Amino acid sequence: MTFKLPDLPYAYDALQPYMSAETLQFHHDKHHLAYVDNGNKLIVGSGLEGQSLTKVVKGAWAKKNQGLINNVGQHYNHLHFWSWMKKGGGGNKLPGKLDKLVQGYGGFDKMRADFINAGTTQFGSGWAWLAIRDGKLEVAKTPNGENPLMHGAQPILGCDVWEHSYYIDYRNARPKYLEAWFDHLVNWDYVESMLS
Ligand code: MN3
Repeated sequence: MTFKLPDLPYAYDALQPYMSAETLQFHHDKHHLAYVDNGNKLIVGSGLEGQSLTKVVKGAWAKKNQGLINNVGQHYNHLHFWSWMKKGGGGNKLPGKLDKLVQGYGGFDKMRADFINAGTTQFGSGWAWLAIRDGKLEVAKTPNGENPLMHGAQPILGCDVWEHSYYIDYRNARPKYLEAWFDHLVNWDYVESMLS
């Protein structure tokens, strides 16, 4: 099997009250598993077998293989999404390298506001992102399973704004979910680790 569902790096109830155990059970055990299973089926005969996940993601985009774009894109996104969160995360104290990039962008408050706005204004399912393009931080949004790798940038933080990520806990209040997620769950050390 090419792709495997990773274990969550914490207990199902670790992110409460900002993300419930029920949300994580459905999101990880059912949604992410489906992307893994479909990705394993769709990679066969795609010409991308045996490559790193990053190369498969970029290759799927280059080949316009929509099934792989959706499912392997989502596998990549979710693999990192679990680690982009932690119990006791959030706050505005960033590790050094990341802090420099955020200052260059215009500061923490602007970055936070732009990120939450990107997630709020993504029409339908998708993701809000912090990414590095040509050495500079940018805020982006993508539909469905797409991510910045497919658009020439390196993702360092992504928030899932598909309804399955927040509807159990926040119903239709996507901006409330984005604010709680950003202020209380983001694992800034993991974000910094993606700069290398
Ligand atoms: Mn999801």
